[in-house]
Amino acid sequence: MSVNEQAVRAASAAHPRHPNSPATYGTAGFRAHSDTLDSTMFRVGLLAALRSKKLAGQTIGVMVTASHNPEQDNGVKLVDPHGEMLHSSWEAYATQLANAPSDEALVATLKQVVQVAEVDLSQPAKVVYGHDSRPSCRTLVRAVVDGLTALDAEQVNAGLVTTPQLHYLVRCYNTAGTPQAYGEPSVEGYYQKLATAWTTLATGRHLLPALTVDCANGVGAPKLKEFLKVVGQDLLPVITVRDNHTLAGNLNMNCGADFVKTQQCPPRNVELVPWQRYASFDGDADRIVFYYADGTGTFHLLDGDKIAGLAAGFIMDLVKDSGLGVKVGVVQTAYANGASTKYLTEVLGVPVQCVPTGVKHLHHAAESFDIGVYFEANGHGTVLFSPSTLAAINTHTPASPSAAAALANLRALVDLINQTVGDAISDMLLVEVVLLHRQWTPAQWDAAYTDYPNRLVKVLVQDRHAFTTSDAERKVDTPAGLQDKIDEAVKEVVGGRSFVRPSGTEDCVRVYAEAATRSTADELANKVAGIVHSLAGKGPKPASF
Ligand code: G16
Repeated sequence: MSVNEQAVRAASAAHPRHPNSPATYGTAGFRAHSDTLDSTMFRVGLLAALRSKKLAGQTIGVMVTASHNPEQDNGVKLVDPHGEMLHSSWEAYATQLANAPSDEALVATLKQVVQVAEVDLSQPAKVVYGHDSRPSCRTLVRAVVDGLTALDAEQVNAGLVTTPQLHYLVRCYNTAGTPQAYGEPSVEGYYQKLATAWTTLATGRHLLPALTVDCANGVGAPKLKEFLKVVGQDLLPVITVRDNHTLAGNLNMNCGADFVKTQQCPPRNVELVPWQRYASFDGDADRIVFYYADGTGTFHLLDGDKIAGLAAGFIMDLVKDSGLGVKVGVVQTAYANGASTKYLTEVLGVPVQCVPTGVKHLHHAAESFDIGVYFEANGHGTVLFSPSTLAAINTHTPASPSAAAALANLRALVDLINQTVGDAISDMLLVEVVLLHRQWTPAQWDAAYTDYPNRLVKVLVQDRHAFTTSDAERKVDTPAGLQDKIDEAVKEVVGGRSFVRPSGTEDCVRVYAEAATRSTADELANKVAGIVHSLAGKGPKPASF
């Protein structure tokens, strides 16, 4: 069987390539200004169909979202059968298809992918697709559908969903009716699974004061509200703010996890009541960060590193109490605060692995542990339980009533945690469970260690692809000479650490710096940003902190 060239050519003619359409499938798929994405979406539809055929008709996911990016951007990523990110070996095909300059070239590239990837076109294809709350999604989803239709793929429209809900659905479809069945393949099934686990873990505990959640004015707002209806506010008191996902221009605007993390302040116009718990989702609800203000009104961030420490400590206690002989490990990126790595290794005594930015890298590394906790500092992460650990949790005979209780909690935790990808709703529940069980205030959680002061800066450059890195992004290889200059700047600062890497989701280079004091961390960030800008910058120099 061969590609229906005529159908593809005709469908492609309705989706001409924009000259500025994104060139590479990056950290989280394709991302760019929504006006440039129509052809990319169509071609991703084609690729999703091929990917499903390659995997004998297993369901593949397509999520239309640009997550934390500004509202005018959009993007798309593919989800593989177990709910994980598209296998990296297929990213090049995505890039090749997106870059084909004409309908004719697209047909030729498609045939080439079929041949090189050894896709059997006679296999069926099934794809589930969903989108976030961006106004541009409606037309872009139509382009995806045209791509799927051109290759006769069976389609399931998940509609408006959070990114992690789409990942969940993919895994559910592919495991239905098997011993690994992950859950009911519907958003209601997702709510039910989390609500049941939460109820098991929370019932009988002394409830904490309500958590206030900033939904970034994104899809997390309606989805969190739907979930709260299922679980019941009496067992999970939550107040939502920044929860208007329908008003144009609002998404991620001065709010949301990325804003809070990078600006190190609360969402604009949200007054923090001292000592109360707050959390922020990002635009597609796959990241979460927590924070609070102390008695003097000083803002304290509890980011992905803090979540990793909290989750790892709690899970280690349950493992110990239940008598299970399994090991916990943590995966971080170069953005992890040095103090968190020190806490994990020296206080908790867990092995820590550092990998490049991008969920796919963290997820993959976490799979090598019995229980792998992975979190990026920006709040993206989850916990993975290996198949043998899951078997042990299900079959272990506890030696005492307290061991049985710990085991029951671990079992519920397995269901509470979305193991396909980082999930703001599920991670919110994970943190709340730990705080509930420990009866901790946010300040008690925060007391585990004090972050080294740090700063993240974006630098606009002529060509971010000219920046290449190694050593899990801790060293920059090109432009030549840049690393030496960074090393010199770092040497002048007590406790200094800094690195530079190209963003995979925005057209910029990111500069991270940390040091012993706030002023020296800012000084180092400004200095390194200045070095990058003078070497390869575009437009005005980034404003100094
Ligand atoms: C995506 C990725 C994350 C990454 C973030 C920023 O998050 O899934 O792994 O940390 O982009 O990436 P970069 O620094 O390369 O721009 P999200 O929440 O935007 O999908």
